[in-house]
Amino acid sequence: MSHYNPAEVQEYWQQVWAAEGVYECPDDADDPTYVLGMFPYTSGSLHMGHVRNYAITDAYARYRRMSGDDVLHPMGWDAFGLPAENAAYDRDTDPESWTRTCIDRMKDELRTMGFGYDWSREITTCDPDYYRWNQWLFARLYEEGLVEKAGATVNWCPDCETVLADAQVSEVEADQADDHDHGTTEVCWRCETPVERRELDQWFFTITDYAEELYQGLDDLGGWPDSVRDIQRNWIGRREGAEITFAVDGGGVADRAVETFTTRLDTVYGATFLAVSPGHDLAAELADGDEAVAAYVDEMRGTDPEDADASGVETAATATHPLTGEELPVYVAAYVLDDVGTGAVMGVPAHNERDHAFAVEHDLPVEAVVEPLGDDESPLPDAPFTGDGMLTNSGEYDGLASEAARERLRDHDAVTESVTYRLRDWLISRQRYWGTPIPVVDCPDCGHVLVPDEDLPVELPEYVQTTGNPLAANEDFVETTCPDCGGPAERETDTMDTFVDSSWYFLRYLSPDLDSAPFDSETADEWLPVDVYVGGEEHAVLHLLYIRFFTRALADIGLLDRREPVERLINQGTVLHSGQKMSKSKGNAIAPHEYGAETTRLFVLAAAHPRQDFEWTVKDVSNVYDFQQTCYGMVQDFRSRESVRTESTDHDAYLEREIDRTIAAVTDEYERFRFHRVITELQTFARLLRRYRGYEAPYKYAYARGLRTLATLLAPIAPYLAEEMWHGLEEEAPVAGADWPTPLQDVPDYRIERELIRTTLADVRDITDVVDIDDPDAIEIVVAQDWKHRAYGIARDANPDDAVVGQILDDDRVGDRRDAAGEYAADLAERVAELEPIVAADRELETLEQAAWLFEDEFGADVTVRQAGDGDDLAAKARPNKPAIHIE
Ligand code: ANZ
Ligand code: ZN
Repeated sequence: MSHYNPAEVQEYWQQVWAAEGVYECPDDADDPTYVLGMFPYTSGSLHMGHVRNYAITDAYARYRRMSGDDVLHPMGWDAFGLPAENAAYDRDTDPESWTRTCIDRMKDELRTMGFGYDWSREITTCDPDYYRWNQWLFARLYEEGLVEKAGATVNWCPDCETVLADAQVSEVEADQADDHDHGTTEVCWRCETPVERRELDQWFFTITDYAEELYQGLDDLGGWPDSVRDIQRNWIGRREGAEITFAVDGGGVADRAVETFTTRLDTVYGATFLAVSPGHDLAAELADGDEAVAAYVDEMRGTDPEDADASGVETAATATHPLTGEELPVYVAAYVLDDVGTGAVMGVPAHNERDHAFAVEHDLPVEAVVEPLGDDESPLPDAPFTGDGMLTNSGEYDGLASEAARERLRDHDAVTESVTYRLRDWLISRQRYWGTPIPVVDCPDCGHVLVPDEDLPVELPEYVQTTGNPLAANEDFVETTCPDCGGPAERETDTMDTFVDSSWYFLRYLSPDLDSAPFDSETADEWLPVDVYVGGEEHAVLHLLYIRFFTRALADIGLLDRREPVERLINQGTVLHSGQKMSKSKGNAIAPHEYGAETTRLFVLAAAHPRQDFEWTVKDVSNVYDFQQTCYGMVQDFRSRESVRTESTDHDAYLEREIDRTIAAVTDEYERFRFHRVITELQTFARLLRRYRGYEAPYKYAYARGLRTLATLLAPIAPYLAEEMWHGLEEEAPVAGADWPTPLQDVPDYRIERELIRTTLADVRDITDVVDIDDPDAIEIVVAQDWKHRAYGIARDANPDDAVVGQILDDDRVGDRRDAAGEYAADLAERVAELEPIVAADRELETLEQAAWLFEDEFGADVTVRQAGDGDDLAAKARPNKPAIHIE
């Protein structure tokens, strides 16, 4: 009966929790704490990564809840997405049924793990009640000017007749397809047809409108890991630089200004040509009267610029260098990207890799204008010198360092300061069935018209298996009337990227049943930001950038006050097995329930700091299991135990202090998310309780308090075990709703007492070792006389530059001790800088008296603790914080 088997009690406690509504969060919270884990994609089963992610949020949520906060810890389902269509195809079902089956299974698994969610707020993104608000928000963004339909170069599968996301294109060896000169070719993930690149009209959210703010806001996100902030900075790719205007003439254009973007203004004298992208307006203008240019522009349309190498075409136009007045040739070149900077560059072959490659290919001059400083050799002419250095061949700027030259050149008339970003607008349309229909009607007369709010949701029609986009193939869905003119019109058949669903789900949890808006703005202002958000680092840019964008957009629409959604972000590390990331595809996965749900969740917390990767080892799992058994066994024994004491003695005070210390230490570790240290502390504490109980009949009140403390401190990480213990102690269930324990007494400097006990125990061990006494009969621990503590205190306070010995001996009670005092004072003076804090002699004595049982228990000897007296043999040896020890 003293064996703990969580599988037998899980169900029972889940029911108790549900009946008591422990995890339900009130709408009107006084002390709101929002703890959130990234909701799972409905793949069908939980994996170890989920368990780890949610064990972290659950531990913290439970801890805060027991501490008195109103905690919101919700859960839901990221339920739309392509894999469901794929699964439906393979299993001859439909995406909806498949997804619902997955949700049922995963919800059951989450329950078994003992995670405490407010299920009354569960959300499922494929519910019309949810995606209706995706559509509503799309409409608000559209009205705000944050939605755009624009041409984009996309991956297209001619066989499936659909656009593919980059992630849906696979690389295969070239021999599987024919017409490609590279080693690999890109094919459709589903039918393996080589994909084409097509220019298609797609829907975008213009996230780039927020590029600057998203970039600057990262500086204030002190609660986010630096790594994530760096990844976002990089992704946004803010570049300070300058635009230089060139005048272009010839080939049908006259005195046309072309802006080029550069980060290397200092190299402007080295510009030997001008190049524009095939999509640049100038290219179109020049193509008009020039067949070669027209042919090149045509050829490059739909070519991946990565494949274009140094290709390009010379035009009939020339550009005037704004500083030298020189005439430069003008090229259309695919290495110049349309959507970077201004889509035009000054070519500086001497100092830029791509310009150099282009110049070599097209026989253009290479003019060095920056020389390396110091002993560095320039790699020119074989390769460009791309570093900063000193200017040469640059007119009045000669001799300046690069940075100084850039600063001076900024004042030139042809130059304006400019910032560009790498961030692109967010392409949200997908030619897929299992997603939110884009709520737009295309009318031959009115153009794009939003579906009116009162007609939302535009519901997904029933799924029919077809090739291509099932929505486009469904005439009943497509054919509609225009909301504006009432004439015949067609529905948009694209659905939204599922990242749209997850960009605001954390707001829906706040008012899950509201049917007048996606969320209640007032509630949202109370609850935001999310206090702690936990999830994998793989979402560093996409999801975590999108929620930052959405929050800002919603604020600008007037639905929110806050502009940042998340205060503190934790990216949990990876669970490894045999040195590799645990995953089904690698065949090294362990199912979350294989070793018992609670043991597993406890182990993933015990193994490492949440951020750290760790290796799954059966040995460590079984240690955790043993710990569960120990804790449970102690309570069972206590219940059936006859002999307890009702009078307290000295050593009970030691236990009381350790209980208080453990509460303080563990609370601090919970606060810092160091659950692995919580577990180490509790293991130490459990060992102490066991020893205490074994030493002699325990004092009933102190021991029961110890066990209660253990149960409450365990509750956030081992919820079933804690409930069983709490129940065994005849406390009112559930412990999940109990108060967090507080220390009875705050003993200042208890740390010093503990250290004193630890080092004294170590000293006794050393002595028994050295003098080889296996089985000592008696141990005498002798605390130094008061005057030494006094001298020690004076030395610690003394100014080390003054005569320390003199200061010590000046004290009457120390000075009285003559020779002994002189010797001791000299010794203290030598160590004055390294004297650790100590407690007074009487407290030292008391501490060791209360800990005497530990010595007795460990060494099986009689223990005496006393203070040295005059003429005492051991008086000379005893020092503050270092009692003399005598063993027989
Ligand atoms: C002249 C120059 C001289 C440049 C030099 C660099 C070095 P990074 O380097 O990543 O910060 N650039 C500008 N617009 C471009 C476009 N649309 N397509 C391709 N390249 C473009 O990027 C800034 C540099 O990228 C710019 O500075 C420009 O080349 C090039 F010694 O201008 B530079
Ligand atoms: Zn295909």
